Amino acid sequence: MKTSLIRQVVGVKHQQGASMGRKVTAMLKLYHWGCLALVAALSAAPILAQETNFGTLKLKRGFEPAAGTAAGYTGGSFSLSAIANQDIEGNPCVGFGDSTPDHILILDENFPKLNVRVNSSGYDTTLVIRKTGGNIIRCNDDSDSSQNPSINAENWKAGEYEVWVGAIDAGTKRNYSISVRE
Ligand SMILES: [Ca+2]
Repeated sequence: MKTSLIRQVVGVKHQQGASMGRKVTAMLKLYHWGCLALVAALSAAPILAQETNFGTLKLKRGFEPAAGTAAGYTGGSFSLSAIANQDIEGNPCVGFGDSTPDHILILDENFPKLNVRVNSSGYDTTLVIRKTGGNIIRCNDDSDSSQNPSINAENWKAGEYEVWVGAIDAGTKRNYSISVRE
């Protein structure tokens, strides 16, 4: 749009005289180089991290416990069942949250085993983890005779995972902590 506009302007300016035409040509060159510089800058920029509500956990094998811990709160009326009705083992995916993932979990390498646990001080929370761009989905509602969700799974492939912490009732704000352990 801008380029065609400038071309139109250039066309008009050319009719007004060679001198003005040269100035506009110079401006057009600047615009051209500006565009190239912008494209170069965008190409050099790292891929922007996906948006989250409460941030990203980036983990390598043998990570410190603090690196695998985050906090957030539930809320929203997005049904997590919309992500999947059930996970790869047939567990139902339930709860309500936000369509934006609450956390992104980035595994720098394959993990043979991980436990992801939510602690919401006894409130009824849920957990949904989806490998970004894939169909590997893991869900849990209650675990260990509590209403906190916990997911134990093996063979986690390196890559990015979207994590949602839900509340069993829509629009319910519950503070929670989430921890990932090997
Ligand atoms: Ca629960």
